[in-house]
Amino acid sequence: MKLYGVLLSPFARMCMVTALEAGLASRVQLINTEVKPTEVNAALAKISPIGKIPILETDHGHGIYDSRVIMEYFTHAGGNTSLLPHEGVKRFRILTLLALAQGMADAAVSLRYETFARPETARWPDYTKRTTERINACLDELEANWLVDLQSVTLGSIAVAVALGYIDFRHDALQWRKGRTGLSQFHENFIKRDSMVNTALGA
Ligand SMILES: N[C@@H](CCC(=O)N[C@@H](CS)C(=O)NCC(=O)O)C(=O)O
Repeated sequence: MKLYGVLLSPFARMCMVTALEAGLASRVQLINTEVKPTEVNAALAKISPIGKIPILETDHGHGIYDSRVIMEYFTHAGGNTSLLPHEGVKRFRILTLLALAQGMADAAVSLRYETFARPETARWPDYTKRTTERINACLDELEANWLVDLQSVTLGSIAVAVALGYIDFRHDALQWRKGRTGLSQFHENFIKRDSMVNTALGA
């Protein structure tokens, strides 16, 4: 299978970490593919009209996106039932944690585009403020209500660990650890996993 993307993208890295956790290391090849929010990537556009990374091309040539669907596909392809159990209550709790982490990652990527990629004269301070608030609200929610769930290795905890890594890399100034000792401890432990070490930037 070919995964188009770069590990700097939190969404692509979430997929690679999932592939490793599901035992698919030898079956998933990362094809380094960068995208810009203002330009179409013609090769990717043939698979997905959205044109964002990551995109998976299966061994049968089928396109699968977005990251959430790819992560679920990897658990299926690897025959893994612990990263996303079938049982209803657990499953939807994990999917909600995944949505929370991905919403936070989405805000962190938007903040990067707004404060770095967008021409300075076109920047929108209210948007920057709201997006920063959104990231902080997600961090507070994780600290207040999700620490028990984060003790298990699931699609949800993978996504949280990767999103926090991206915030570290791009938005150090947010100092997300401040006042969030539980979440900090979770991150410190989780990044020791082989799947995280092997997908770290520069790995
Ligand atoms: N909902 C998508 C979001 C993916 C996403 O935002 N990818 C960014 C890179 S981190 C991207 O491709 N940006 C290019 C663009 O906005 O055109 C997913 O979960 O895969």
